[in-house]
Amino acid sequence: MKIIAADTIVTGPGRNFVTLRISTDEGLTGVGDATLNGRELAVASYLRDHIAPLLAGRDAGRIEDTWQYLYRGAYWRRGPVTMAAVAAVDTALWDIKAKAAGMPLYQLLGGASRTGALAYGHASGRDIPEVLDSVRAVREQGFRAVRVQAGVPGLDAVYGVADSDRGGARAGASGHPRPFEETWDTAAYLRHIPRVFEAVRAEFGPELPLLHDGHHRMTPVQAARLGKDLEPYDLFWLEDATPAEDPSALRLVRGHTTTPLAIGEVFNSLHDYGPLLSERLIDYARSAVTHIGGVTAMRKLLDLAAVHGVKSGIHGPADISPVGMAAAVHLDTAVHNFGIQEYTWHAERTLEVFRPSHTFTDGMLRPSQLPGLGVDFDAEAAGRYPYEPAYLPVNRLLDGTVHDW
Ligand code: GCO
Ligand code: MG
Repeated sequence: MKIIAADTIVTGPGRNFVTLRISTDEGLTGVGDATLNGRELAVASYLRDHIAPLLAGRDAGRIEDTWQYLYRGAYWRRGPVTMAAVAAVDTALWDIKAKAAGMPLYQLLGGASRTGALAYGHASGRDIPEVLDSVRAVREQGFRAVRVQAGVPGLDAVYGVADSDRGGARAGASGHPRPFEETWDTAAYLRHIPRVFEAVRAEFGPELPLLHDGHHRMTPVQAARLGKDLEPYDLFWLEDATPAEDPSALRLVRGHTTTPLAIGEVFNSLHDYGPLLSERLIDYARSAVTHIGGVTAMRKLLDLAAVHGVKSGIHGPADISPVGMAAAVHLDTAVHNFGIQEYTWHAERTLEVFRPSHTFTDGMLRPSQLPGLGVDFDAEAAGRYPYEPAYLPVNRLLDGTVHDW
């Protein structure tokens, strides 16, 4: 089966998504997600200008060879733009192979290891009463595990806190052509967050799995302190405690706290994990299928993680399209070392363009049973929602210094 076309489609149904659709001479098509929040057009150009011309005429069945050809062949390896593009090709080829086999993708990956994948939802609030209401609402949506983010006294808006989100300006929603600038004070955050978790545990009891995202804002010493202060509240994980460029920073954090650690959403290569797996410095690998290099790369990452007792926690925010999400659910189902899956609702408009068939019931995600990934991509609907420039936010300390966010 030969590839005859590779089309890159950029669409903005509420937020921007980049999708690659590969067509074959046997009439089968496959889709892959290449969305890189705030830098979408760079990936679209990489796909259109540099990758699509290489795909025409290739054997659609040679997934590993194509991955290596695009990764090693380019000489310039890794990087978020390159790897999102490679991921989309890889995912689309897995979609085609599974369709050709007449199987849902998880079957090709070894079949189901479980009956459903535990998903966590997002709760947030500007103050503690709002946080408690939000946790209640997320549980009512069916979630059995909840990420909790909270506003910090003295800071007017905090990333990941929905009600201070100013219409999505800070989460990359369309129609915000300049990055929103927020302010940050780690000392105030460190004082406040343990109080938030104390209140959540007091209200919801000891059993509900609770997660928290530090969004790379702490130094190792600050993260170690937060991890220790949160130990009484038994978190499922503390995510992105320190900036991700230096994985060895987590040695210090790990040495001081038993709060489980997760990192990886901004990684674009297995090599970014450095010592994290071999030294067991984390408990969960957080990469996205879309950013780590596709199904092939994610499978390798999770198999290596399994060797070191590290579990999966695949990134699944709203800026991963339903195509990237579907790929995640197939992997969650198949791998032995599944931990948890992040799951965010997509907007109605997004679901007009991408119609996934994985399901969410009783707090669990279950994969599509259709051949392939199980996502119906409607190119005509995509055409109704043009790309609109949008950026992720920028964070500054109270004195104006640019900070991690
Ligand atoms: C998460 C994330 C996201 C990212 C977003 C950036 O854990 O879900 O931190 O909210 O900020 O994916 O594009
Ligand atoms: Mg995160």
